[in-house]
Amino acid sequence: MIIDSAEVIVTSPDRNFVTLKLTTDDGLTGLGDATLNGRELAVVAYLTEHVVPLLLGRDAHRIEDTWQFLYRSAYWRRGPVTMAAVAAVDTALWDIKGKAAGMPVYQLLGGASRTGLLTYGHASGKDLPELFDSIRAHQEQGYRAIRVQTGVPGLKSIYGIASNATYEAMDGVRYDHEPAQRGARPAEEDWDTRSYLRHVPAVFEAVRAEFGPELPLLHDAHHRLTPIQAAQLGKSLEPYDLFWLEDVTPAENQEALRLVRQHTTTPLAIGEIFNTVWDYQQIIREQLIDYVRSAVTHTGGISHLKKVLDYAAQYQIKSGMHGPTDISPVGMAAAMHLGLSIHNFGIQEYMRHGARTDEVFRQSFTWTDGYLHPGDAPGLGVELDPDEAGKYPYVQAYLPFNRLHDGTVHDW
Ligand code: KDG
Ligand code: MG
Repeated sequence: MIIDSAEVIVTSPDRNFVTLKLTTDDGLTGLGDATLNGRELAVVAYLTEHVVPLLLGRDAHRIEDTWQFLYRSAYWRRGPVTMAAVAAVDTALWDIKGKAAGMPVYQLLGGASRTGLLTYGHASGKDLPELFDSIRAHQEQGYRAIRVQTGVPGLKSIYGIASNATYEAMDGVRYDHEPAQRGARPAEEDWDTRSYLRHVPAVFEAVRAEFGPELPLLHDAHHRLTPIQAAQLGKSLEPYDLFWLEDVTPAENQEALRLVRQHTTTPLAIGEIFNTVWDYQQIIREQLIDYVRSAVTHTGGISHLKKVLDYAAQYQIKSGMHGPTDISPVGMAAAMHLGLSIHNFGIQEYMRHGARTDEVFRQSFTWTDGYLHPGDAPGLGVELDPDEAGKYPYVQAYLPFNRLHDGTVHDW
């Protein structure tokens, strides 16, 4: 089972996706997601120029050896571009191994530890009535856990709120928040931490009063707070019993979480921009978090994220894999197989893709009563339709950035 060809496919049905397709000499194909939101072409170049030539002629069965070879032989390790490329190769090789074995990937990872994966969706609104409508709409779709993001008085545009512009781009179909906007420059958003910290607890109080104590609620602070501000937020949200509070501080400084942890019992989730176990080393060992937010796509693939999650399991830390729309259906399928098999699964983020994306990527997963299952097709259970993919060439798009009132650039 020798890798005979490797193709990097860029398609932009509802947004940009980068997919690696490996084909073996006996005709098996495997897909890996290599999408890095707003920096897609950097991964395309890394794969095309530096990885694909090294893959041709390798034994497709040797997943771990290929991972170690790509990671160590580059000398320049880690980082989102490298690890997205390594992830795509790793995921595609698991897909091929599953097809060769005639089994879904979760069976190769040890078999199912549960019957389905609890998911959460993204409710948002610029004010309370809009937010309540959005929460109800998500419940009607079947979601049993809901992330809550709202507008903040005085701030024009803010992370996490589905915008009308996005609805229009999606032909009027409701599409959850998609932060990357097509165009030649990133959009500028504004930010004020004090207004945010004052407003958010009141929103959760109102949501609990309307929807009761049972509904699991999540919130994403998106890396914007200092440790002491994060501690304040965690403390002020304690009465509303959050499932988790996500990315409270910029993720680079693992020690910051110590201070936050000392002050609040609100469960913490972090890691969507981490890419190796080294980014988690201290916060897992010191039990500073409760959920690992990494995606298979950005953390070196199924092989490496499984190692991170096995390490986390020793400390009763669970998975909460990243699953926004910039994780392609291939990356989502990889998350589902991993999540189904590990013991310490927590919850899976799941924003549904648009209809065009679902035409490009034919999928065999199910989503029933708020629970995902990857299905039992051999491999990952996703196939890419080249004709559909070819209809949608790459469109430049950027994630937004933040400025404070005085013009200072702030974390987005
Ligand atoms: O590409 C950036 C998005 O994936 C990110 O902003 C989404 O924070 C996010 C989340 O929790 O889904
Ligand atoms: Mg997040």
